[in-house]
This record gives sequence, structure tokens and C-alpha cells, in this order.
Amino acid sequence: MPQKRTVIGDDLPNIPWEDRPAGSSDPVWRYSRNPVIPRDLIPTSNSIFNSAVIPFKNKFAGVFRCDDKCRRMQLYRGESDDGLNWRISPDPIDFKGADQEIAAYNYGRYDPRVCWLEDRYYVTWCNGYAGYPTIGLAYTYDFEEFFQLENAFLPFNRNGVLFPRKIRGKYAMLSRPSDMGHTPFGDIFYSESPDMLHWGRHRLVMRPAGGWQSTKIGAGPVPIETSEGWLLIYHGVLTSCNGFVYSMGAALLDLDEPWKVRYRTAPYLLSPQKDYECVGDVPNVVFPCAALCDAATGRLAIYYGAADTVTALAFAYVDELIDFTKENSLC
Ligand code: BMA
Repeated sequence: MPQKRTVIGDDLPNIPWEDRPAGSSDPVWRYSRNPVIPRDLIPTSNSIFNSAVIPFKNKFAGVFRCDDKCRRMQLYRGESDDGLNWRISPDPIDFKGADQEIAAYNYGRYDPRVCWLEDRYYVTWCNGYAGYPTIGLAYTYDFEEFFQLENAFLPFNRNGVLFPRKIRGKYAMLSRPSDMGHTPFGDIFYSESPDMLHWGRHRLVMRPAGGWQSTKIGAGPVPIETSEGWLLIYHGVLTSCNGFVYSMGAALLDLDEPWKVRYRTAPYLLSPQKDYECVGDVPNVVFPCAALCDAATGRLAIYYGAADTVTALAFAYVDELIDFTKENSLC
């Protein structure tokens, strides 16, 4: 087990964990009891996937994408003692304080990320506005009340992911400009803000590359600060004869100038291969949205949506992931 302290962050001794299966040398391995959240955990849900979890009061809290049986996409709050068994509220989050112009045009919320930043938990998600997708932003102190801010960007945009601290004195966010449909392109960009309201100084971070990440890419969980750079887990998409295939990879971004990519995995870390990743409402999707990390041991628990239907869990060691990313890098 790695003992050096690479992660710049808090210890999380109660992180959900399962050792790598005997005989495997993969840098990322699946939880043997996946999916961790079934599609019908609440009676009204069609599917629960692409969801975000975070440590909260020595336990865990989260914001979940539940598509209901009318196939409305909304965000629900949830809590867990162990990160494995979740209680999800029966009703969607009622976001307070949104400007009427923003609220009136809402047609759905999906793919949340949750980020602890300074004194509160921020939620970013893909937010419908004027019939188009863009990045919604809100905060909560307690996972009871949520206060919505302005959308971060103009449409069309998806996969907005905050950094967990200011960089060069500014709030920082990754995003993926898109179109309004099943976007056949997509690069990751970096933007900064003095106040969480005005976003600018946009910089290109990464473009699609070969193979599993050849069509489009998008940031996944909130980046993890390490002595080797920001560890970014992301999704990459390949267009096959049978449609899109979503896999998971990793990159190391420069700590002070995160739009500079230092290393990036040529092979995927996880691709849809298990039944629950290959069969569902949208087949062949592995879509990471959250990661828990224990700085003391470097243990990582990655939550990902599987086949747009259920939520699954995978594990890794940060040090091994960094070594793998460096040794198998595109750049
Ligand atoms: C993307 C998003 C995700 C989804 C993925 C695969 O465009 O809509 O929510 O998981 O497609 O369908």
C-alpha cells in the first residue's frame, strides 16, 4: 500500500473501499457489488446515475440525477452513513433564489458535481435554459436548502466542474462547450471568475485524441490536488457503428496553470464491459461524476453512471493512477 502523502487534502478514514481483486493489475477496479445505487431506489425513478457524492459531517451526502417515470431529469439530495447504502429524498431539490428568467426556462437538470469550496458546497450541473443546455450553479451549507446562482455560461455547455480552491486568486471551472443535441464534438476549457458570477479568461485545456477519446471529452469529478498536479478524471467518447461509447481516463494538469496538461492517459482506465455498463437506457456508458479520496492512504473511490441507468463504484490508489498516467501518457 502506498505510504507517501501525494494528495493535498483531508484524510477520509471511512472511505468506501474494496481491495483490488486477486490477479488484477488494473489501475482502476470495480466494486464487486455494483451497481451501488439501483435504478429504482426511490419509487418514482426510472434511473439514478451520473451523480455526485461528498464527505459530510463524518458521513456522506450527495446530489443525484434521477430521471423520473415521466422522464423528467431532476436533481435529488441524498445521504449515506457508509457511501454505499444511500437514502435519496423522494422529491427533487427545490432550488431557491434563482432569477425568474433562469427558473422560468428550466426544462431539466442533470449530471451534477459537488465541490467543497471555502465555506460551502457548490453544485454544478447541466441546466436547461431557453431550451438549451448550459452550466447551472448553486450552493448549500447543509444539503437541506440549496440556493441557485446565475448560470455560469451562455448555452451551449455541459460538464461544468469547479476546482476546490481559488487558483491565481480566482474561482476556476472546467467546462465543455457543446451543442443542443447529442454533441458530436467537445473540448475541455478552463474559465476563471472573481465572484462566481462573471466567468472569463477562457483557455483550452484538452481536445479529443485517438481511440476511446476521439469524438469528445468532458471533465468528470472535481479535480484532486496532488504534489504532481491536479488529477483530473474525465470521460472520453468514441463513435462506433453502434453509437457513442463513453469511457474513463485521467490527466495531470499543472497546479498553477491548470489549462496546461502535463500527462494524459492514452489507454482508458475503465470502459463499458460489465452488463450494467453495456445494457440500460443508453448502452455502453461509463460516466464519472464524483470521487472520494483519503489523503492518508491515497485511496480513491470513483462514482460513475453506468448505461444512463444506475450508479456504480470503482477504486484506485492515487499514486498508482499518477504513475500509470505518466507511464502511459499521450503527451
Ligand atoms: C451525455 C449526457 C450524459 C449521458 C451521456 C450518454 O450527452 O447527456 O448525461 O450520460 O450523454 O448518454
